[in-house]
Amino acid sequence: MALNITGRKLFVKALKEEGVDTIFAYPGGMITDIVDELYKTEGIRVVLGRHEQALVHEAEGYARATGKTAVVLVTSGPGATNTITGIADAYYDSIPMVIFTGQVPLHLIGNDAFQEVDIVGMTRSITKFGVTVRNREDMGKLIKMGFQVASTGKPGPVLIDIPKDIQVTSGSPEYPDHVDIRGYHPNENVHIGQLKKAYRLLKNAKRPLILAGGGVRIAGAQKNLLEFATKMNIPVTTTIMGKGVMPEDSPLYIGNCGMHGRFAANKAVTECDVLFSIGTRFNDRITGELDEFAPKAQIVHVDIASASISRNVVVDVPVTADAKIALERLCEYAEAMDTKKWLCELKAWEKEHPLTMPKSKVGVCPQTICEGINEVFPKANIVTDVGQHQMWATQFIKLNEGQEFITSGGLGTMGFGFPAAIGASIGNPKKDVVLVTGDGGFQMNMQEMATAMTIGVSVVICLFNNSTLGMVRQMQQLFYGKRYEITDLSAEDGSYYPDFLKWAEGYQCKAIRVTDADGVVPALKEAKKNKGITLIDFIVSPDDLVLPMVKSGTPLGDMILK
Ligand SMILES: Cc1ncc(C[n+]2csc(CCOP(=O)(O)OP(=O)(O)O)c2C)c(N)n1
Repeated sequence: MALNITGRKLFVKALKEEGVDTIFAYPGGMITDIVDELYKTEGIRVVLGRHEQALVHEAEGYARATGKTAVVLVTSGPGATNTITGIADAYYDSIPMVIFTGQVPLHLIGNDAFQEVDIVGMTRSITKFGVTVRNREDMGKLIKMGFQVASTGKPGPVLIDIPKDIQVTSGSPEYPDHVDIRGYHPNENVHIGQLKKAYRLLKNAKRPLILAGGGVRIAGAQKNLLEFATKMNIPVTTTIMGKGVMPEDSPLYIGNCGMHGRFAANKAVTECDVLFSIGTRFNDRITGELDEFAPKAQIVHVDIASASISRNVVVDVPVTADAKIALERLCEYAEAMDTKKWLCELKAWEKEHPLTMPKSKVGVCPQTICEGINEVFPKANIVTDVGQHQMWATQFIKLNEGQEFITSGGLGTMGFGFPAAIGASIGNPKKDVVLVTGDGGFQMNMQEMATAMTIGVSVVICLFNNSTLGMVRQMQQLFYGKRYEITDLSAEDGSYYPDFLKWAEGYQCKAIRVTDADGVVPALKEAKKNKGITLIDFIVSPDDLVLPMVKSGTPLGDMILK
C-alpha cells in the first residue's frame, strides 16, 4: 500500500492529474501550507494577481481563450468574498472553473473565528457545486467531483473549501480517475425523435431563422452550424455570447439580435415563422418584452441543460442535447430549402437601416476605432469590458475564424475586461489580444497593470475614454431628461483623473493618446509592434449613442433608431 500523504500534497497531485499547468492565486493565512507546497512543485505556473476579483476574471479569460478548466486559489474570509463577483460572472456565462478557498480549522468553523466566512453558503446559488472538505479521506473524491462537474454538461464554477487542518493532515494518496455523482447525469445523447420534429418544422417554414448562442461555442460546434445553415440556406442571428460562432462574412449571417442588435436581425426575429434556437437561454436582453418575442414563430430550443428549456420562452419543440451532436445529426439529413424570398426581405431591411453611426461631434467615432481594430488586428482575440464600448464592439468588430470574442454576457460585470484580457494572453500567448474597455470599467480593475507588467503579457488596451459612465448616461439622455446624475466622471472644472498617459508611465508601459480619426490606425499599428502592454487612450464624445436600442421591457420590434 502506498504511504499516506498530507492534504497539501494531495492537492498538488490532484492538479497534476487533472493536467493543470496554470493556476491563479492570491495568498493568505489559511492557504500558506498549499502555497508552500506549490513552491516545491515543478510544472504548475502560479499567477499572482493584485485583487481576488480580478484573479477570477483572469482565470475566466484563460478558460475562455483555451477551453480548459481554470483553477483559482485564494485564502479564507476576505480572500474568498472578493471572488464572489467573478464566480457569479463565470456562472452566468458557463465558464468551467474550480475555485479553491482556504478555511479556518474545522474546530473553529462557526466560532466567528478570524477570517472565517461561510463561502460555500454564500456562493450556493452561483456555483454548480460547492463543498467544505470536512474529512481528509474525502478530499481526493471531492476535488475529482469538482473538476468533473465544472467541465461537463453545461460548464460552470465549482467551489472547494479546504480547512487549514485538512491541508496538513495525512491520509490516502489516492486521487480517483472518475467518481459517480448521485443525481448528476449530464446529457450526452440526443432524442432523435425530437430532432426530426424540429427538422420537419424548419423544412416547412417560409421564414426560418437560426438563433445561435454561446452554447455553440462551448460545444465547439461552429463548423457544424455553418454547415447546417449553408446546407439549408437558413439565415443566422447570434446573441452576444454567440458572436463569432458564425463567420461574419457568410451571406447567411445577419448579425446580433437583442437590445442593441441590428435592425434587420430584430426584424427577422419578429417576422420569422420558425425560430431554431441553439445554445441560448433567452436572456431578457435577447427577447425584449417576453410576451411579444418572436410572435409569429414556432420555436425550437436545443440546449444541453433541460432545465434551461422553456424557462423563459415556452417552446414548441424542446431538444435536450449538446449543440455539436444535435447539429451533426441534423446535417446528416439537411437539404436545401428555397429561402430566396426571405433572404431578399432581410437584405431590404438591412438596406433600410444599415448598422452605422453618425460622425462624432468631438473626439474619435467609436465605429472608426472598431474598424481600425478590424484592419490592424484581423486575427486577435477580442476582449471587452461592459458598457457602450462593449455594444459598439459587438456591432462593428468583425470576427474571422479562430478569433474569440470574450465578454461578460450574463452578469455584465464592469471590471471584467482588463483581467480577462490578461488571462486570455496567458492562455494563448501567441495570439494578439485586443481589449476594448471604457474609462469606468477599466478603473474597476486597473491595478492589474502591475500583474500584466510583472509577468510580461501582451495586450493592446483600447480605452474608449468618454469621461462618463456612458451606458447609464445614454439612458439618462434618452429616458431621464438628460439629468446626468453620478455618471460624469470628471471634476466640475472639467479636469479628469487620472491622466491615463501619466498613470501608464508609472507602470512603465507604452501609452498613446488619440484625439482624431487619422490617429486610429497608426496608433494600433504601433501597438502591434510593441510586445507588452500598450494603452491607447481614445478620446470619445460622451454624447455618442449605441443604436439601435430596444428599451428594456418593450418588444424587440420597437427599436429606437436615432
Ligand atoms: C460592477 C458594475 N457596476 C455597475 C454596472 C452598471 N453599468 C453598466 S455599464 C455602466 C457604465 C460603463 O461605463 P464605462 O466603463 O466608462 O463604459 P462606457 O459605457 O462609457 O463605454 C455601468 C455603470 C455594472 N454593469 N457593473
